[in-house]
Amino acid sequence: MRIRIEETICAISTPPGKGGIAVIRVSGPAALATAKKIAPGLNKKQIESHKAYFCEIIDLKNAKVDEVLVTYFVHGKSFTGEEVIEISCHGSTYITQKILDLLIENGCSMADRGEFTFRAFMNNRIDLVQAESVLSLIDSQNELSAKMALRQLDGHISKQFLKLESDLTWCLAHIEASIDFSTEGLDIIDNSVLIEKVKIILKEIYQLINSYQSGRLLKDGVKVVLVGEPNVGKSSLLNLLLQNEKAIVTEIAGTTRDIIEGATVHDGVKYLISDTAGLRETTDLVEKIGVDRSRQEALKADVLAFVLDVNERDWETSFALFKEVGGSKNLFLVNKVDQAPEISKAEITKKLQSYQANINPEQVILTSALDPKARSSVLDNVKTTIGSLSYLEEAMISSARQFEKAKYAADMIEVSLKELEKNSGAEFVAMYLKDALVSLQQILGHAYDDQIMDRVFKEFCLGK
Ligand SMILES: Nc1nc2c(ncn2[C@@H]2O[C@H](COP(=O)(O)OP(=O)(O)OP(=O)(O)O)[C@@H](O)[C@H]2O)c(=O)[nH]1
Ligand SMILES: [Mg+2]
Repeated sequence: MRIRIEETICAISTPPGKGGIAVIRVSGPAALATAKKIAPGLNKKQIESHKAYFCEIIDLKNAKVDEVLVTYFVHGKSFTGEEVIEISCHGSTYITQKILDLLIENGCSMADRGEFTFRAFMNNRIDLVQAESVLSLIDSQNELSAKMALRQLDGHISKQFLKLESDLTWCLAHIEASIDFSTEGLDIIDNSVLIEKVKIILKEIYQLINSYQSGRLLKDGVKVVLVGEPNVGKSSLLNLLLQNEKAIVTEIAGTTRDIIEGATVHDGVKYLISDTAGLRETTDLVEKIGVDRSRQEALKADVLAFVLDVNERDWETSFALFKEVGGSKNLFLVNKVDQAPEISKAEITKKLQSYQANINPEQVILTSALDPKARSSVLDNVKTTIGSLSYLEEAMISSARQFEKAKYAADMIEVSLKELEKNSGAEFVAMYLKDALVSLQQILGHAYDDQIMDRVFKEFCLGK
C-alpha cells in the first residue's frame, strides 16, 4: 500500500454498472477545492461539514455533465480523517466515469483498493482489526456475520487486544526492571506474581483464539457435505436445502458425477452445501473420478451429512464407506421416510448404533426430500452440531491473520511461562515476551510492515 497522504484520491464507491445513483468519493487535502473546480456553483455557497449541496458538474468545455448532490466532511470529521467529498450522481456508467475523469484531470489520483480505509488507519481513525471488520461487513451476506463485523468495527475486539497488549507490556516492564535496576519507578515484583499475571493473559488470549472457529464459520459459512451411496437422495436433499433445483435428480444410480455446490441462509447463518457423487466401487472412469472427488470434498466439511435410504435393510456397505471418509462432526440423514411412515426415530437410531455404537440420537435426522419441513430440521441440526454459533455475545475473531498472530503470541507466552516457572534468567523470559508483544501489536497495527498492510488491504474493493 502506497503512503501518499499529501495526494487527494478519488474512486467510484458504488458497484460497477448502472443504478439509480452512484457515489464518487474524494479524500485528501484538495478534496473541496477540486470539487469546486468541477462544480463551480459550490463557490457561491457557504459550505459546512456534513451537509449536502445540490449543484451541477461542468466539463472542461463548460458543458453540463450531471446534476448532483455534493456532501462535505471537514478534515478530522470524516471516515478517513481527511477532508472528504462525496458526489452522489445519476448512476449511469458514462456519467460516473466522466466525473471521475474530471476529478483526475483536476489533480486527483485514482485510489488503490482499500485506500480510503488504509488512510483511516494511517490517520488513527481505526485500527487494523477495525479495518478488517469493514471488509467483513461489506462481504457479509447474513445477519449474524453482519452483526459480528459491526461488533468488531465498534472496537469490541480491539479493546480486548489492547488490554492484552497493556498487560503484557506491564509484565515485560517489570521483568526488564529486574535486568536493569536503573529503570526508575518500577518495583521488582515476585516471580509468583508475574506467573499468575502471565497465566491470566494466556487464558484471555486462548478465549479469543478459540472464538476463531465460530467466527470463521459465521463469516464464511458452514460447509455441509452430503455423502452416501448412489440413489439415496443426496441431490434431492441439496435441492431442498438450497430451495432451488440445482442438481439433476433421476432414479438412475450414479446420476451425480461431480461436486455441486450452493449457498443458503437459514436463521441468520450461511451454509455452503455440497452434493457429491454416490460412493461405490465402479469401473466407469468418469464415475470413479467423481467418487474420488466426493472423498476429497468430505475432508473439507465442517459437518459431514451421511445420507441413507430408509428402505435399505442393510447399511453395512454404507458404513464401510463412511468409515473411509468420516469427519469429526457427523450427521446421519435417513432419507425417504415418506416411504416408511411407520418407522420411528428410536428404531432407526438403534439400527444405526448396530453399525457404529457411538452414534447418539441428536445425530440422527429422519428426512424426506419431498417434505419442505425437512430443510429447517436439517439446518437446525447442523447448527446444533457446530455448537457455538450462537455465542455472538462474546468477542469473536474471524480473520485468519488475527488468529495466526494471536496463536503465535500465545505460543511465545507459553514458552516464557515455562522459563519463568523454571526460574530461568530474566533475559530469556523477556526475549519471548517481547516476541509475543510484537505479535499482539501487529494485530491492531501498532506494529506493522508492508506484508501486513498488503494482507489486510489487498482484498478490499475500489472506493472503500
Ligand atoms: N419418495 C422419495 N423419493 C426420493 C426422496 N429423495 C430422493 N428420492 C428419489 O430417489 C431417486 C434418487 O434421488 P437422487 O437425489 O438423484 O439421489 P442421489 O443420492 O443424488 O443419487 P446419485 O446422484 O446417483 O448418487 C430419485 O428418483 C428421487 O426422486 C425422498 O425423500 N422420498
Ligand atoms: Mg445425485
